[in-house]
Amino acid sequence: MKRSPSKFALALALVLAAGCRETLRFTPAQIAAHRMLDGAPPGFLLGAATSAYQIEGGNHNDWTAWEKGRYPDGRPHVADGLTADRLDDSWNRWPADVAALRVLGANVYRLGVEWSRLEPAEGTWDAAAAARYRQMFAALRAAHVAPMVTLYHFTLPTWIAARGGWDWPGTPAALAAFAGRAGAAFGDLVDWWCTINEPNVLVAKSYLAGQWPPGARDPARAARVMAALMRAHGLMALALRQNDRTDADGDQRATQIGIAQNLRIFDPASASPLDGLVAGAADGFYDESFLDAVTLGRIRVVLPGVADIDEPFPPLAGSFDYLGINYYTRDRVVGRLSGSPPYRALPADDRPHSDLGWEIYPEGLYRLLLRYSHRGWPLLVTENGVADAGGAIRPEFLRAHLYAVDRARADGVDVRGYIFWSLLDNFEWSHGARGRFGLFSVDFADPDLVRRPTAAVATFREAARNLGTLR
Ligand code: IFM
Repeated sequence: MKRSPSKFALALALVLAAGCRETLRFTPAQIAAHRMLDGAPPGFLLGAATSAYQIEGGNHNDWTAWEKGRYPDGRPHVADGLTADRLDDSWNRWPADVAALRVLGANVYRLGVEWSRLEPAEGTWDAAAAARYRQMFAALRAAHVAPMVTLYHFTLPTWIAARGGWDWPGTPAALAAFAGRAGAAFGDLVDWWCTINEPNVLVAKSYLAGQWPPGARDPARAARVMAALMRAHGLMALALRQNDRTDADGDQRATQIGIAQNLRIFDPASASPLDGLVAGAADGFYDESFLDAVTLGRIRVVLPGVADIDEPFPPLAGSFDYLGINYYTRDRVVGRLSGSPPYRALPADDRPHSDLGWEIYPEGLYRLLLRYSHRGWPLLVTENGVADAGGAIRPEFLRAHLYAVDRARADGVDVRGYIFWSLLDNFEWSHGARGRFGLFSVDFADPDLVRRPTAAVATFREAARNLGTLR
């Protein structure tokens, strides 16, 4: 595969990908003939991801009460009433997770640290918990797996929630103080930091759809929270750079900072102006607003008729060393004039869908990589995966999405890594155990919580072998 295509080739690919969204279709023959990660540059990151609350068990935060609650009509907040009390018990069984990463031939593991565990009360620091995280990071390094640490992944300590959570103006600074502390405590073992996971998903689920705590459906509040998350990221990046000055991996950089942004494709379902308008507005709020804020060093959140926030925030400028892309699916948008969300998604009949009903659309990853190639940040796929309890879809899903990554690289896009969601079956938020994303499946009722390889492990190992991280 060609390694250094010209700027002209990249520009051409961009124009073609933008112009042919309906016709761009990877064929099974192209995918089958492709050698995954062929020609990937040295240092390319290949691994898997989890988050602290979704696997550790034994945490106590704003989800703890929420996940045991019900809506006024009696439905549980979490499908089948699953709680996060034990799950994969990775807090105790983390060596089994490191072993699973070794089986994969991974050279990176994106994992979280749980804010409420490390700072259970304002200003306190749980030294024993920090020591355990240090043990994990050291074990990963010893296994030649770089830890990439997510600091905020949807859950708030109860002391923050009691003050109003993301509505409290002090939350961004409190999270930044936590980031600084984590930078100082773990910086000699960690270089890769992800400040915030999917700020746009948090806003959509917690403040628009009312499905996650605090269960709000309030667009004006959602816009204010989006702005607060932007402030938090800017301050966290500053705090990390101040407190983590140790280059853990010898590449002359003490920190590599970014967010993991959920990017979704919003395609109008028809040529109707309403579908086009609504798809554009959804894309602007969901995909673009956070990234624009970082580009401009300015918080700008617009929800037509609801909110228009516009304020300079210099810490955002230059706060990304990379853009993390979490990609899963696309919505084919049928716009409507009122309602939240202001559209319904039309299923694509001729494509497979995941157990959660998400269209499997690998071309979308290619389109996004091309689209974000010109923003000046190296790109990392920080999540990509499929809810597939039977495990039959995942191998081809992985192969097709790595094909998308390789094709974007061949077109000149600076993609530095690919991280699969998820290493293990875990707590899929309101879907509970119905969203099974693991490369390794785990039966939460199994007393031994054995990590069992799914069929996709062989596909992943094939990619790792091609990359040279598995011999
Ligand atoms: O499980 C989630 C994760 O917490 C964030 N990204 C999407 C995943 C699958 O829905």
